[in-house]
Amino acid sequence: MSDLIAQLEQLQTEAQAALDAAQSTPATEAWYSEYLGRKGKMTAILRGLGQLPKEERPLVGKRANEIKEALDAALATRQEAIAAEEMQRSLAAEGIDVTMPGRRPLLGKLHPTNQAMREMVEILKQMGFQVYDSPEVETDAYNFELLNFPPDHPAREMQDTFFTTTPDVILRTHTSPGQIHAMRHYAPEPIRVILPGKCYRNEDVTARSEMMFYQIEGLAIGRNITFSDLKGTLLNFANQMYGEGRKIRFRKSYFPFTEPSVEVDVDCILCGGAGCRICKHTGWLEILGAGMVHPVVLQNGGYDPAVFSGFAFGMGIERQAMLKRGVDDIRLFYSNDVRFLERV
Ligand code: FA5
Repeated sequence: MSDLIAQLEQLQTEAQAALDAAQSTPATEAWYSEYLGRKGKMTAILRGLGQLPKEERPLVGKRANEIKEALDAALATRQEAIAAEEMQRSLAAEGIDVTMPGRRPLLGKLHPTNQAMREMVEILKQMGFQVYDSPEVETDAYNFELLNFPPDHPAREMQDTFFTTTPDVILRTHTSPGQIHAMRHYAPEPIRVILPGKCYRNEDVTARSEMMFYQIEGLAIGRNITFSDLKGTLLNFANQMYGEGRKIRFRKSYFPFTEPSVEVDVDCILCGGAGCRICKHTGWLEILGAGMVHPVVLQNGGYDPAVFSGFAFGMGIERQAMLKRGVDDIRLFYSNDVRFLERV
């Protein structure tokens, strides 16, 4: 017995010395096969176990296990040390200084248009409006005709259109064509929907006007909807969006798809109403167009105008984002200047 144990202990000493001398991960792997592997020296010694008297075997087995565990632990420690040395060597070779302070990751944020859009959608949702998606590429019928713009009517010139090479297919100039899509989807049920999205107009780009901008359309249709409901909705919206006590004013206007029609202004918070470049020195900033849905449009959407009435509004998102964030030029929104995007 003592012979086998002595052999094992000697193997341990030899193995430990060999391990200490191993300088690389492959060397430690070779060491494992040589000493602890299935065909290794430890296995070879333990083959002699069978020749021992039965009562001695457990003692030798126990000692063999202890030595194996000790060598396994030594291997793990050595491999860790080698990995650390290898890392150090490769860092030194690449010239990386691990003591240098890290770079702070740059956090992205929502684009100011998206921030304003989400805020507006949230306010309108709380008033019971639900979001309805409608396409950006439209037919002339949806963008104009079904909204009661007769062909060649001068009102079409209110919104300079981008045409496509496909006849009758255009980029929508406003979100109002979504009114027809929503009505045809839900008629004859009452509806309260909002339609946020991009619009395109072939316009001169100025501090107030872009060729591509966002609107949110609102549409409510039911049996007893009146102009007071429109006023209440918009006043509530303005108070939530711009703070209690905000002033709004209604100016009579014209849209073919609403009768009566209005444009709605909020007092200019950039100049406090004193007059500035943005409010064209009027003290007011136009935020939306609105009105009572025209009977022809109700009919085109599938509602009987003798039974149903409704109101609609269409608001510009960037103009409102400008108001809230004190931005005096709409061109900043899409010019990809990171300094602007980080600031607002
Ligand atoms: C319309 O587009 C109507 N469809 C609104 C409407 C809807 C009226 C429902 C009645 C019922 P208007 O052309 O005024 O209206 O545009 C509405 C808003 O979009 C404007 O008040 C403005 O805030 C924004 N807007 C219009 N043109 C531009 C532009 N070129 N750049 C940025 N914002 C714009």
